[in-house]
Amino acid sequence: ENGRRGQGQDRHGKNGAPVIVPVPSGTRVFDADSGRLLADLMTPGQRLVLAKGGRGGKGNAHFTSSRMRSPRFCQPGEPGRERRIHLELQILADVGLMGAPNAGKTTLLKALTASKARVGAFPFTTLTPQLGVMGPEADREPLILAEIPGLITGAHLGKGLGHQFLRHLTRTRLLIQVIDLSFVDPAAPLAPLAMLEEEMRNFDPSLLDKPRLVALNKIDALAAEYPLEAVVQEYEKKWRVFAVSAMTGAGLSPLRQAIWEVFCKVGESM
Ligand SMILES: Nc1nc2c(ncn2[C@@H]2O[C@H](COP(=O)(O)OP(=O)(O)OP(=O)(O)O)[C@@H](O)[C@H]2O)c(=O)[nH]1
Ligand SMILES: [Mg+2]
Repeated sequence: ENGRRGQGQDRHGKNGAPVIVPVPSGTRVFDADSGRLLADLMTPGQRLVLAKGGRGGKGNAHFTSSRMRSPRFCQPGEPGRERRIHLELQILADVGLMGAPNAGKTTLLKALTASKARVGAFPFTTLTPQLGVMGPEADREPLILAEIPGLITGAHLGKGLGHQFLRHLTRTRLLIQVIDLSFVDPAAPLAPLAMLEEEMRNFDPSLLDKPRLVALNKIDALAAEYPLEAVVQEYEKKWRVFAVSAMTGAGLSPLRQAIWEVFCKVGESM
């Protein structure tokens, strides 16, 4: 706000009132004109002054002297600074859950945490990132898990909903890739994972360097003749893989254990 001008009768002008904009932790503040990163607000309660309000003008009393007992002028208020800023939220979560639409990410999030997020029998039920907290357990600090909306081919170009949400994975320390086994063709078992990797590579290749776990989901829904063993073996060549049913809970405890282990290790190396 602009400062007000000084007043008569010994009164100073009012300073411009501050405009306080509350933002969630994880908000990055950019100067909209230069694109420069001004701050990364990571800590709750952190404050940043972006534009000072105008100082109020001095009142007539300030200008009195032996010659001028009652000056008829005062100082004008200063204008507040104007500035255009751009705010971007990058969620602060420990674990990112990613996968194609309808893969069962929300169901898994709810099975691992106390999240109340909505599950739907159709793609793109989740439209914004969903959070859940796992633990605390024994001497382990709780972990924050975040589901990002489903990714489809071209997500990095803005197809579907993926693009604007991939950035939320950048600050996670572990990725869980959720894959719906009913879309895994045993003849080309790694194809769904390759799609996710392609989107990660195109968005930010450093995402590929993060530790990750693969959850092959919906084992409860497989036909009796489905070659689950063979599919799991293909994944195991490169990844730590868990065949699970987010719905029935089958296979979830080894996955949960593996998540904790990753954080013990990450913690030690820091
Ligand atoms: N049979 C079976 N169905 C599952 C399992 N996990 C999830 N589903 C079903 O799959 C559908 C999609 O589940 P969600 O958890 O909403 O999937 P999502 O990946 O979060 O989907 P979007 O948010 O839309 O991308 C729902 O009908 C779930 O009930 C599972 O382990 N077994
Ligand atoms: Mg979902």
